[in-house]
Amino acid sequence: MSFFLADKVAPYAWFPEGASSFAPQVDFLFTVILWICIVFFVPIVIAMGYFMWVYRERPGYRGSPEALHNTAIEITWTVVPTIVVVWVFWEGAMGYLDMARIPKGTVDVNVTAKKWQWAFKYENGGEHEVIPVENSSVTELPLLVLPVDRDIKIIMRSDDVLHSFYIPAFRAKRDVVPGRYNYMWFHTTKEGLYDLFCTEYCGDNHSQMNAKVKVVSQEEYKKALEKAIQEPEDPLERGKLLYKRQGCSTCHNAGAEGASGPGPSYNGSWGKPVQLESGSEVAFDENYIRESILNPQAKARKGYGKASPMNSYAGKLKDDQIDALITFIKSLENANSATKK
Ligand code: HEC
Ligand SMILES: [Cu+2]
Repeated sequence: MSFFLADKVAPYAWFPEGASSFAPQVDFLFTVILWICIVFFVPIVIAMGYFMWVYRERPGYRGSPEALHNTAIEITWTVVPTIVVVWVFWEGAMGYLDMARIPKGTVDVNVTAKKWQWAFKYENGGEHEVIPVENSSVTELPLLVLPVDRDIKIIMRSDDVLHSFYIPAFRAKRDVVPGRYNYMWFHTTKEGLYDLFCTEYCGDNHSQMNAKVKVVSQEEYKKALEKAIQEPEDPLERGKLLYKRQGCSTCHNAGAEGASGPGPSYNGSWGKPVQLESGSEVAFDENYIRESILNPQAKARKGYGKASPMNSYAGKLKDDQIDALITFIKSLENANSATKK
């Protein structure tokens, strides 16, 4: 679509290169509206400056007292903008309906948003991987893998507050609302790695609530699905993976340099007494970790208050997954070297 240079202007000026079937529509309308603005703004400002100069107040100068009237001009400047505005509305409304009407035969993905992590669950029940990222305040992000050239349906819910699911390259964005499912869809058109952002301010670490979307061939997608249902046999490796997958690492730091988010760092805590907000003390052991995962508010660590942002993982983690997490946290006992996360 090169009308009005839509494909030339939009990617460089405002948007990343489009990778869904919505992109050409959105870029086209955006560019048309932009050009309408330029075409009116520039001559109007030039004329304004010119008239200001030519008709400025000078000694002895008297302006014309008559109000001028020109029916032809007035009808033109009423009818033409009306047509343009109605057309813009029509294009926008049709585009909106297209985005709102979810086609049949989609590839479905469940998305859970919570402070401050995206979690993805595929149709086979498998969960997402994480990938390392550079130039970011976080070292790893959740990865959503999608097949190319398919209609994708995103089924979204939030565990806590309002979030918003936004993939700029797909020109697709929708709020994730607590207490209900929200849906959106798009058709992937191009393989590649794209950004996913939360675009609803959702608290302290909102700016870190990002993810990556990887669009791959059908075969690679099948492989990714198979990998997604597997968790490593080894409890330590499994705990490590769950720790990232479940978003623990967005609030807790397993490394030596203290907590990165609002939660305490576990490094070297194992077996030591923990001071609680209530004034009492408890040993940092299996039971304490288990209770902290299932009922975080029951025994809040001193300094972390009653209003802990940690949600209960009851019903979300199976017992053997909790065991694996305990194994992982226990392994940090002697993690004094500066290994991050
Ligand atoms: C939204 C941020 C957040 C997330 C996500 C989170 N936690 Fe927490 N966690 C906290 C905060 C804050 C505390 C301290 C207050 C409290 O005990 O409730 C805490 C406390 C804990 C404690 C008690 C530790 C101590 O030093 O007293 C454990 C164990 C724990 N979390 C494990 C986990 C695990 C495992 C996960 C992932 C399955 C997880 N947390 C996810 C914020 C978070
Ligand atoms: Cu958010």
